[in-house]
Amino acid sequence: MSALTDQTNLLPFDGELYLLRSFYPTSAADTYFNRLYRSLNWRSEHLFIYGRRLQVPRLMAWHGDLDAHYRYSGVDHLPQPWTADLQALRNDLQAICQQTFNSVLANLYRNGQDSMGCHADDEAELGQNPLIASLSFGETRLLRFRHAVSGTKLDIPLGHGDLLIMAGALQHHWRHELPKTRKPKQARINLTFRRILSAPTAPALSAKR
Ligand SMILES: O=C(O)CCC(=O)C(=O)O
Ligand SMILES: [Mn+2]
Repeated sequence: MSALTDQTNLLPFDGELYLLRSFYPTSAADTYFNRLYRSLNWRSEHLFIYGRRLQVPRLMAWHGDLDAHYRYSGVDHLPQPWTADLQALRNDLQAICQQTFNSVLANLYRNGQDSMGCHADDEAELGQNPLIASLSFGETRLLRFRHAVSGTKLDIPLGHGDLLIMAGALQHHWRHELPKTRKPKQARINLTFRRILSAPTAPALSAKR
């Protein structure tokens, strides 16, 4: 990760977390937010938990190379093709992260009641110690990390144009969530660029509430 070597690791132990504030300056971030908001094919997803069908509290879009499938709730999801904007973002991130990405999960949090439950991105097809590049556009929201054993908590507000990079052993030891908030919140888009390693038949990304 040569381009990241100057960055400070925000985690006290058990993994790597780098935050590049305003990786995209406001004007570029505004443009990306508006175009992604309007042009991605945002979908409302469901999951089945103990036989109950629950609506995921956010909208989602999955884009990537043709063989970057992901599977959850028993359904194999085919990626939508790369758009010009997602390609451009991917190129920038590949340069700074010094690795390739073959897929991106886009999440749209419409307001403070949209959220993502506590999870780790530790699926086998992401590899042993995945590097995941996470871009935020729009409203600032809090991402909360919690260490599995010690309970150590780390809250990171993610703002317009910020880039967060999760790497090393982080996913083995820390879980993260985007909690709901009562504060009035406008829309936020988050894009997590990932590299899916395995064949389409593997059980890929599990559902995140
Ligand atoms: O919205 C965020 O910042 C977190 C997204 C996330 O954790 C994920 O897509 O796995
Ligand atoms: Mn995640």
